[in-house]
Amino acid sequence: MKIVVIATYNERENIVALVERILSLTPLFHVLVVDDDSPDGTGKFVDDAFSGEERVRLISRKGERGYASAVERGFREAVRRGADRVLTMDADFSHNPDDLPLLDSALDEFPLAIGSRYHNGIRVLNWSPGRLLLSLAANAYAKTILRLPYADCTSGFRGYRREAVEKVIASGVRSNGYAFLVEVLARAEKAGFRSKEVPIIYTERRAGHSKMSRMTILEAIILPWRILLRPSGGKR
Ligand SMILES: Nc1nc2c(ncn2[C@@H]2O[C@H](COP(=O)(O)OP(=O)(O)OP(=O)(O)O)[C@@H](O)[C@H]2O)c(=O)[nH]1
Ligand SMILES: [Mg+2]
Repeated sequence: MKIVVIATYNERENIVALVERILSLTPLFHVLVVDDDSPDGTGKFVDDAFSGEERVRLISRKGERGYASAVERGFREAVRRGADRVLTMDADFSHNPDDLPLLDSALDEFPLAIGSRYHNGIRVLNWSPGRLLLSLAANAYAKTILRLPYADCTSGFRGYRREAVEKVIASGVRSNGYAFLVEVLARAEKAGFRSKEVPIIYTERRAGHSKMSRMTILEAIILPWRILLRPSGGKR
């Protein structure tokens, strides 16, 4: 079984169409939505649309928030249900569901697959130059400090073989947001799991609103460089 884990927060405009698309790709794909009791009723939309569908499950978390912990919960549940592969993606169509089979095939060769925006070029649509620069800087930072040999270490569009997921869970990942994605990759790499970068085109979210909290983490990643360039500080 292959489980696609999707963390959601206020994604009612996207989630049903996305899940339908995934189900249509191959009967082997199952979907696990981990929703944090979204105020916009994302969970109810999933329930209503897929109540009779064996291949779709919803975890509705109460009193808990966060992308990283939601994905980790998805990992645990997928392993518990006996998945031999786990794929992760965003709910907002930034990650094209039609690329899932490519990630899945890459897992035939490698224990991890990264849907990569920056491998052999830059493939990001409709991002402001500032946003792109932040993402590139975050990646350069992660690559340099952690010596990860991948162009895109902060992509949330990934595939994992079961053993890699088990390793990640056992390693006790702590960080949130983008840092979580980097940490997962670093820990897997340290355990000897190599990744295959699969080129994908990333598109700015189709509908719904940005949860800019992940921006905060990016800022934290950039901070050391800002200090380096302007040691005396400066205006915001
Ligand atoms: N369960 C859960 N999912 C979240 C949370 N924050 C974000 N997500 C989901 O994680 C995925 C990525 O979050 P996004 O808000 O798209 O983050 P982003 O792509 O960096 O930024 P934008 O697309 O510009 O908003 C989406 O599917 C979100 O719905 C959260 O607190 N809990
Ligand atoms: Mg997004």
